[in-house]
Amino acid sequence: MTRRIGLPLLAATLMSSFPVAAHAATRPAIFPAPAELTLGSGAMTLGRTVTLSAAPGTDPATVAVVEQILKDAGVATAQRSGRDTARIVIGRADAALVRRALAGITPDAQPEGYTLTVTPATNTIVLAGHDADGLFHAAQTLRQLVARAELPALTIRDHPAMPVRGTIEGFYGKPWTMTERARHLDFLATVKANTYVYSPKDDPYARDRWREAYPAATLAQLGTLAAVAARDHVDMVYAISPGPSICFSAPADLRALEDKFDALRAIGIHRFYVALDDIEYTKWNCDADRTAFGPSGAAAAGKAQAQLLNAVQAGLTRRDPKAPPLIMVPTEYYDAKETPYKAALRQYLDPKVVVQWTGTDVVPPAISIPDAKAATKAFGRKTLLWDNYPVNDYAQSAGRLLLAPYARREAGLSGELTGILSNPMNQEAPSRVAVTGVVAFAWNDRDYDPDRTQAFAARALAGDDDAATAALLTFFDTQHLAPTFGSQPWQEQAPRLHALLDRVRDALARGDAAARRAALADLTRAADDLANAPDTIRAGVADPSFAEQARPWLDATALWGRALQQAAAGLGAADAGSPAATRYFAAARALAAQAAAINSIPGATRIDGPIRIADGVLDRFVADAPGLIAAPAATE
Ligand code: LTM
Repeated sequence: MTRRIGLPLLAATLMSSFPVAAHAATRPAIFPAPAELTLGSGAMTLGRTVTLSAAPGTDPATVAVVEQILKDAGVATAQRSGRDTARIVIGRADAALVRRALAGITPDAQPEGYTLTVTPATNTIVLAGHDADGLFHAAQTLRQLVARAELPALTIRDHPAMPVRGTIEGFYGKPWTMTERARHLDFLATVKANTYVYSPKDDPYARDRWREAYPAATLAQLGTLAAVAARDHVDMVYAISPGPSICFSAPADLRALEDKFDALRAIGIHRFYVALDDIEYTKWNCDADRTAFGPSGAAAAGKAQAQLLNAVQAGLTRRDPKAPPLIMVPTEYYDAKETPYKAALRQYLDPKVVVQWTGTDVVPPAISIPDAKAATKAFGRKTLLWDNYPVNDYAQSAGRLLLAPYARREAGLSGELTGILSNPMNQEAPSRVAVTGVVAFAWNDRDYDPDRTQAFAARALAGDDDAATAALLTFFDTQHLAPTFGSQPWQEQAPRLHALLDRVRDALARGDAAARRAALADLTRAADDLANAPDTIRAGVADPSFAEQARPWLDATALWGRALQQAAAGLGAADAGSPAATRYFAAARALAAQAAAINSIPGATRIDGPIRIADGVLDRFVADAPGLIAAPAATE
């Protein structure tokens, strides 16, 4: 009689008959996902020293970036070295040295594209940029590859699906500091973003007092930031918000706008933006506009705005015929419905001007290709999405960090959008979690994985430390709720913890003693993880600003974790018939009350108030726990 082997047994048998190779050439995980990655056979190590050959004309700054990446990985570079030394060739794909090193491989030829090959047979790595930006992106991919002990044979041909990717610092409340912005630009470089728009609503010189020149010291700081952006291959865009007071037909106001842009151009900013969101557009700010455009109203506002923006665009072109086009966000930015305002804007606005919109709402629950097509129709051009995620400046987001993966944007949007800019939180470092997702989606929307990208962002914040990465993911789960402007969130709260707590409730409701014990053991482990996560994060994050900016959330998480530990101990005691349960539950209640009393750092977020941790999940469980197992009878 033949014995049938079940599938798991078969797999185990097969595995034990194949010794695991010490050096298997496995597919590396690169974020954003490359457009094309083909694994070859074999792998190579870099050793302690490599030969670095840069083609003539290669941007020296990018050569320096590659050297630094190698140095951080413990690898020194030399111009000339021994026969067994690995060789890295970098440069533009059309340089003779690079073409030879590519050995017949056709390089990626898209804007910002690059080709990266690892060839163990010749001990060679090639970084070939289609242009200077592409070569810089290739270096960022190398940064991720050299985190592995071995580099597998591979060919990557890569380029972005959307031309514009990055952030718009467009929130209300405390603007980022210049230091935070510089760090953000450095971060954007690592994820192949190319755009940062400076548009903090609370910079008075950009909105309420837009006609006034910046103080010299601020201008100098913006200039320093522009230099950081240039080094990071990020376009720094300056946005002005004249809407609250502008007189659209006044030549003096057009001049004031141009003077402002001229001052910023002089310190190294070359791309400009006029923001017309969140303004009253059914009343004129001056009588001259009534004379020029007729009675006030949405359609007249659309025409007046278009006329002003066309004049600004013409001025930009006059100053520099190669100047990138002006960007604008309209007053009706929050949907793609046909209206008199949009019809006027579409009719009069120079087709060159880039238009932003935020989706089907200010904070939309999802964005589909048909939504984007409707926007293309309404605004008369493909739009640049302003995605209000993870911004946390509105009432529904009070007390929250928004740390869920960027999700529910349809694959294929790259066919209908020119790009995506994320509006981040007041907290720069925590914003990187969602921004990593936005940029990865914009780079390759068809191969975007929200959860894996979030895990990559955690690992990046953790400086590749396993324990800190796991602790961050535990923490992110407690900040998963993503609100909308309505009452329904578009991402649920604490899905991981919620699922575990539901399993515990089920085991207590229906399980035998062993099942109950197992579920309570899982609960205790999860409570320990939660209680310990803040300390692990504080000790492990590579950039301490994450822990500083998330301080009240980390403090509250530690207390909630301890409350859950006590609730778990109470349930264990009650399950064993011990009267100690009551004491544990009382301790859980007291810790939960302490946790719920923690407030945001005054002034750090637009809306101050109590910090929320896995709300609706954790608080409910801690409150319900004493009622899940009947209390043991009191002993005399
Ligand atoms: O979304 C836009 C275009 N404008 C404002 C933002 O400045 C603000 O950060 C978000 C979120 O509150 N909502 C807006 O309406």
